[in-house]
Amino acid sequence: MRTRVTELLGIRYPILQGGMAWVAEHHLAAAVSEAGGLGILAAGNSTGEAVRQEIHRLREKTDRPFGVNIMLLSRYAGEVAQVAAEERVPAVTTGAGNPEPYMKLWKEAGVKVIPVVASVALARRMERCGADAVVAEGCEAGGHIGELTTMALLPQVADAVEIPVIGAGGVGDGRGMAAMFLLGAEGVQVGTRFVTARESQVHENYKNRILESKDIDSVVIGRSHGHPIRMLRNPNTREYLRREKDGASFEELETLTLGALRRAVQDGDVQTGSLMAGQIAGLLHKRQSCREIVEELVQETEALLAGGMPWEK
Ligand code: TUI
Repeated sequence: MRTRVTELLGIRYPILQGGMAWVAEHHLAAAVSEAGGLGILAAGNSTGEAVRQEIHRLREKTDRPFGVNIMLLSRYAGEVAQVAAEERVPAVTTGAGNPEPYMKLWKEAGVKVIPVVASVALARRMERCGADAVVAEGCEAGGHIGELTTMALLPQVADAVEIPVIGAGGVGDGRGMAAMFLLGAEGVQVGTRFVTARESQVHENYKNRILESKDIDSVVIGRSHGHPIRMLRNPNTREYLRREKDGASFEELETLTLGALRRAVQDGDVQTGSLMAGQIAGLLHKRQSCREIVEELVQETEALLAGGMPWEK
């Protein structure tokens, strides 16, 4: 399963782990990298020095390539960008914004840059300013999302740029991964399935909510103020959506989400926490290690792509 993405990153399989704030810490990222994918540390809202420590902890657990995800809405994005360059991390992915101001810094430090994009326009712009690849993430993904579905976004981005494209949003098994390749991707980014991995430090309550969820348990909050976030339905999202429908201000709505992702991940508060997860959560029912997840994805994908159409078997 060699593609330009495995070559670019020096990894065995073209599978990137999503850069999920609070979730993607060094245990999870090291396990994904050890399994042959690209483990990614999520900076989220952490300071530069906190991220530096996580990089050091990760490097104690693996000598395989890894990445750091920089959430560009964070007030610490600039210092984290600097730390990524100083630490000469193998790769950076970015989310929720345009990373152009940091591109030169990273390129000069030899860091491979892979922005996450939700539109063709940003993909083109990233290619022009030197990105090595892009992740095209559709709105099936969990967390902060754009407008387009993966099915519509990915082939349009693949046609618009020459650099390799990684598909994200809705990849839960080998069928999803094979579909990404058919739509023009040379790699996939998987988030929600890795939240449930054994090595993931996320509270069991959160993992159980994902493993027990059904197709229609996924909702999007925050559309009214331009920062839509996908998560699993719970009393907090019901209250948020009710107030949003009634025209509540951003400041009022924010009182419901401040600290809510940390509460879900660390305290296992599934009532008032933000259970960020993609729409594919309903497909997931098994507890597996990162190695089992990566190997199963690869084996299913290879079987599907080698063996003709699924209905011919
Ligand atoms: O970034 C994500 N997913 C995230 S970030 C996050 S943390 C957060 N917490 C509270 C509020 C907001 C965020 C949780 N999940 N995915 C990558 C992604 N990037 N999806 C969509 C985008 C995106 C959207 C608009 C990227 C760029 C963009 O426009 C940039 C521009 O300036 O044109």
